[in-house]
Amino acid sequence: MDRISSSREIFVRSVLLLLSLLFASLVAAAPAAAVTLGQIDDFQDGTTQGWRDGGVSPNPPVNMSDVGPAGVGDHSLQITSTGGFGAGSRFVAFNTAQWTGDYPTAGVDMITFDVNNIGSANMDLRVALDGVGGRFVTTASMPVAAGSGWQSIEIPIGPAHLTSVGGLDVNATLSAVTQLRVISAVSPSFLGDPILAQGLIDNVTAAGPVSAPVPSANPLSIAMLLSLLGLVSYWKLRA
Ligand SMILES: [Ca+2]
Repeated sequence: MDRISSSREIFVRSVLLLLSLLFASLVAAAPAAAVTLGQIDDFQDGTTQGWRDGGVSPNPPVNMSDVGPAGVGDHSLQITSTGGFGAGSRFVAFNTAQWTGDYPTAGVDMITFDVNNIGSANMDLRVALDGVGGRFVTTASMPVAAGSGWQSIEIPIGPAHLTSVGGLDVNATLSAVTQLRVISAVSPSFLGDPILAQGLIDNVTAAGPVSAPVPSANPLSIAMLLSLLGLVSYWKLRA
């Protein structure tokens, strides 16, 4: 093989490697399940829609029929905590599926839902998020008294509304959320308090501005494409 053929082969291999890296970065930037503005968990399919609690809980979240805010025919999610210690003791439900992703890009900066405190303990509801920048929780709690009946609540989750509970970079977490939780906690916490409580939630909604911003292109990918085009042009001029 002469010198020109050899360097041409090295060039082709380099281009193929760059293209595969570019493809991998594009795939990584578009997760299969990602939060979208306006998405609603209404539990009408009879499932928990991916909401669960940790470990081998004796009282995981369950789908309850005919007890939603609209009454008969309206399903909702029942969250139960037993207090004390161990699995099922804390008031928490979390989701690692449709509530993951890039919240600012999706235009989501608030979680709204309907809630009914059907237990005997007052609840202090918060939304917590885990992600690339670590764990954060809403600074202000939303009090929902025992026997509240159905009420609609709005919980802002922008950077100004979040407190670190071990997290280092709130913007990094909001841009790459891996878990969303609804908890009851008197003070900011990621786990939720161990309390004897029971609540129903429904119509969990990804809310925010009236219209989502147009997603911007990945500047790194564009730079890589331009570099590739430049390399190809340079090679053609030399060949
Ligand atoms: Ca429902």
